[in-house]
Amino acid sequence: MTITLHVQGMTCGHCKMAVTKALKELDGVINVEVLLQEGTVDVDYDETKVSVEKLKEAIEEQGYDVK
Ligand SMILES: [Cu+2]
Repeated sequence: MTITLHVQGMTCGHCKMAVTKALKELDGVINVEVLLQEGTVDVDYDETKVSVEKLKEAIEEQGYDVK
C-alpha cells in the first residue's frame, strides 16, 4: 500500500531526515520518500501492521502538521 501525505513545515534536509527516520522506525513501514518542494511524504507500508493514523502521529510527534 502506498499513501501520499501532505506535510506542512518541512523546510530542509534535517526535516526530511527526521520525518523519514520517525516513519521507518514504525513496524510495517517499507519505504519513505520525502519531497520537500512538494511538501509531500510518500509512504509504502503494510496495512496489516500499521495504520495511516500511526503514520500521521509519527510525523506530528516530530513537530510537523499533516493535512
Ligand atoms: Cu528542517
